[in-house]
Amino acid sequence: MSKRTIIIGDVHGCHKELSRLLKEVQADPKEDRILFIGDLINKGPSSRGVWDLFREMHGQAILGNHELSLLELVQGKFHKHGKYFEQLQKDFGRYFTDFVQDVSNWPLWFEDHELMLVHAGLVPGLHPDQTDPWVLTTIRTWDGEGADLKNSNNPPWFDFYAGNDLVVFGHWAALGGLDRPRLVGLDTGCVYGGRLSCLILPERKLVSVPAKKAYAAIN
Ligand SMILES: [Mn+2]
Repeated sequence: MSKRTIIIGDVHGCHKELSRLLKEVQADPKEDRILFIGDLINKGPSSRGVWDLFREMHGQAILGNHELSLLELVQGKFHKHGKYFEQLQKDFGRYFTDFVQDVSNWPLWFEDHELMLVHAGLVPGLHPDQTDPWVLTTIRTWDGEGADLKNSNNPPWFDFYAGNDLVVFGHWAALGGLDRPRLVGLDTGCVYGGRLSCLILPERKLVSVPAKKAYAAIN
């Protein structure tokens, strides 16, 4: 049997649901490659609990907008996600520096053969290395120039995707996931009371578990 790749959607501190999902798919760090799509932290009950499971699974992650803002906050830059900063410090306690050190090594995207992982999405026609980190981690819609990445009157970025790689992304909980031949959206809003989803390759199977409750309001 070929080695499995398990890609996990936006966890946002939902450690119990992550634990349940890992059990459900019988994730085994010795047998499986376990990848996270970013936004492992904030909003939910235990970012620390998620990081513990992440390390137990020898996981690899790309940066979400929440990890990117954490790295900027640590450098003393202002960011609207500052409201989560104190809670994160409390949650991680004396392991906070270790956690930040770990996150600072996470890449903005992940490419392997015909697989591409990015937290939010791709600018039409551009490779991630040609794209601003904040665009990669926050884009939802495309207006033709990138001035407004969230306006729901514009088409979603993935409607323009014409590449051959399978692109797996998260970040857009209200979308409720996406399953197209070359595009899989994995954010099914666990922290908002939805589900935590993963994609298993090469069988291309989607598995999800329900949230125990809504921990935050969707915005
Ligand atoms: Mn996000």
